[in-house]
Order: sequence, then structure tokens, then C-alpha cells
Amino acid sequence: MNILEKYNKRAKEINSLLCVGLDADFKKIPERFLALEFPQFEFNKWIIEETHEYAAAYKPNSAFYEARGDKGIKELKMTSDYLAERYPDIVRILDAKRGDIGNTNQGYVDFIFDWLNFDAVTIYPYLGLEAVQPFLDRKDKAIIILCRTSNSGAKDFQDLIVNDVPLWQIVAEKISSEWNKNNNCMLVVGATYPQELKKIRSIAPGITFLVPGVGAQGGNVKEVIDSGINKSGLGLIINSSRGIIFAENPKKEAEITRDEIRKWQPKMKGSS
Ligand code: NUP
Repeated sequence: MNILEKYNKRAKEINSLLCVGLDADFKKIPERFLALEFPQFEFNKWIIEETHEYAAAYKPNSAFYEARGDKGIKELKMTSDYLAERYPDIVRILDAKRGDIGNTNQGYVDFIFDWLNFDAVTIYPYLGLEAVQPFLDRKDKAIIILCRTSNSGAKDFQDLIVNDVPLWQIVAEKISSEWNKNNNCMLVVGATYPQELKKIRSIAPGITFLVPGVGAQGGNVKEVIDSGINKSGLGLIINSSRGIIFAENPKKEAEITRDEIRKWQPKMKGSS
């Protein structure tokens, strides 16, 4: 089973397209965790135990762990290993936004997939196909490529017109037609730009999108579903990080977000 199949299976089983973002910002995690030996890990463990029944995926952002040096990296690995052991059906995405020349990318591949034990990683496409080949060669993993991001500065480069179309459109076309030979590519498309999301769905009907930007960034779940869902009622991994993990009641918030997704989502093919 590849990671796309793993995701679809989990999403159907629990009828949820929700990804909980484990962005365990050390400055924001509740005080009771700070005195513990592994504060970020213990916080994540608590969040996972509170939210796993609603989560088809978890997505830590590497930045919040790198910020603590070797301690943070250790706790990131502990988090991934904990998920792999306790909840192996849930997809583990590392939001690391990597991308370099080929032999350097091989280092990221070894670290993220084989040492940290993640199922999927986010990467930049801008060094080209030959450079990202070490990621794409991993048929057993998912490679999630930045296409149109959720932030306001996304327009600076991603919206530039190249050959009469915005650059993000070329990224979507190339990835769906040329990069996805191993059926292991996904795209990052921000929830805050539903028009772009709709266009990218029409360009890449068979690709699954990681969609950050609901919750704290204000993306609208109904618009995301209307613009991005595929013919099977799947094709979206809808992430919320701060909106869930730093809510007063993360469990309740995860349930509310899952229910909001369910409300607008057509029935998934193959789900009971
Ligand atoms: O376009 C993107 N927007 C975005 O917010 C691509 C991303 N990878 N992200 C990440 O998703 C961001 O770095 C953070 O880890 C998460 C969104 O968090 P929140 O706004 O739900 O707290």
C-alpha cells in the first residue's frame, strides 16, 4: 500500500479529511508540559491522544523542533515513532519544505524518511525534476510539492505570468503530467485561495492536495471542499494546526473541524 492508499483508507475508515498540525511552538505549549523531560513530545502525545479519532493525518512543522536544536529533533522523532507504533494507520507528514540539488536531497530523504520515520514530506519544486528525483524515487513515501501557498506573499513569485499562465499553474501541470510517475506526488494548495484551488483541481484531477490555512489563517472549509474535492469525495488533506492544538479544548476543536468538513463533503466512494 503506498501512502496515498494509506491516506484514502484512513480517511474512509473514520470519514474524515482532517490533518492535525503538530506545530508544538515551545513558547505556546501549556506550562504543565514545560517541567517534563520531553515537553514537545509530551504535548504532542497529549494532542494525539485527544484527537486521533478525528485525524486522517498529523503534520508537525519541522521549524518548531529545529528551533530547539538536538532536543527538538529528538522529540520530533519520538513523536513520529509514537504515531507509527500506536496509530500506524494515520499518515505522518513532515512539513519541512526541503529542496536542493540531487545529492543533497538524498541527505534529506535519508533523514526524514529513514531516520525520522515520516510517510511524507513537503518540498519546493524550483530546482527542477532532476534535483528532486531522490524524493520522487521513494515509491513507498509521499512527496508533497508546494504549488500555491496560503500566505499573502504567495503572489510575489507564484502568481508571476509565465507563458501566459501563473507559475503555480505550470507547477501543477508539470507535477501531474511528468513528476507523478510513481503515483507518489501531492500538491500544497492554500485554503485561503479557493479560486486557485479550483483551477488546480481542474488541472490535476488525480492529485491529492495538502490544504493548510483553515482555522488560524481563516480559510473557509466549505469553499475548500467545493473547490478541491475530487470525484471520489477525496483528494484533500485539510490541515489545521494552531486552531486545534492551542484551543482551550483540542479534542472538541478537532471534532468541530472534522464535522465542518463532513458537513460539506460529498460521500466518499467506498466508505460505509
Ligand atoms: O501554504 C502553506 N501554508 C501553511 O500555512 C503551506 C504550509 N506548509 N503551511 C503550513 O501549515 C505552516 O507552515 C504551518 O505549519 C501550517 C498551518 O498552521 P496554522 O495556520 O493552521 O496554525
